[in-house]
Amino acid sequence: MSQKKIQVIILGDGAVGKTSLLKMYQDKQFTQSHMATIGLDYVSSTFHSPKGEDIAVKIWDTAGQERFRTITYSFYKQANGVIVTFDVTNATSFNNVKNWLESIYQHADPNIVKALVGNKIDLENDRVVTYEEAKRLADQNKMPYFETSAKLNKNVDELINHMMENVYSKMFSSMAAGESGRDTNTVVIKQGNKDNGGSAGGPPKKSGCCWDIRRL
Ligand code: G3D
Ligand code: MG
Repeated sequence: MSQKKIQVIILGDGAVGKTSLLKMYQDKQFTQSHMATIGLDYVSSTFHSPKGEDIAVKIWDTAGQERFRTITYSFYKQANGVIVTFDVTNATSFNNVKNWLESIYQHADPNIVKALVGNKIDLENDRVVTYEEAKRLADQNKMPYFETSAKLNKNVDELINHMMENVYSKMFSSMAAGESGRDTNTVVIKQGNKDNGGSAGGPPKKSGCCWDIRRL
């Protein structure tokens, strides 16, 4: 029996706080300054399902490629969930949300679980994107809207937990409904092929602990 896995990706313009959100989730630490290109490849977590199972979760960071718009399609294809992030103090990052959504509609699984995130709400005096306009965009795209501060650890756990719960219930219920006769406890992650190293559920492995999404 293959093991259940949940894979989530985080997207959005450079410098909106994607890496900071994941670092806060994983380490409960906010690092004021880190180089854009030295992002995390992924953070790992475990989701304790309502049925008492422990499910491995990986949340993939873009490690800087978003600045050059060179994110490969494989990055989208592997994902069961996507977090689209903007900075509430940066109107351009909000305007670009529609481009990120478009790329998801083009390249990701149509059933992908989505969430919209407005980060840096600790900078309230510099805010240029209102809650209402962001919520409207989220509603139009049938996704929940979260306002976060990676700096103050505000709503970070709530966001990630929401993603895990929703990915789990969507995957589990669709498999249970559509694939009777097969192992409905197993989440099937897209298989790799010879072009991406032949690994199931992820891009090619680099030395050490992590995957290198830049080599896809
Ligand atoms: P990215 O991964 O989307 O490119 P980063 O973004 O996580 O690298 O963050 C970009 C900058 O925004 C970093 O500052 C980081 O400290 C800051 N930042 C991230 N989240 C927050 C937040 O919630 N509030 C505030 N005030 N700042 C945040 P530097 O100084 O390294 O450029
Ligand atoms: Mg980053």
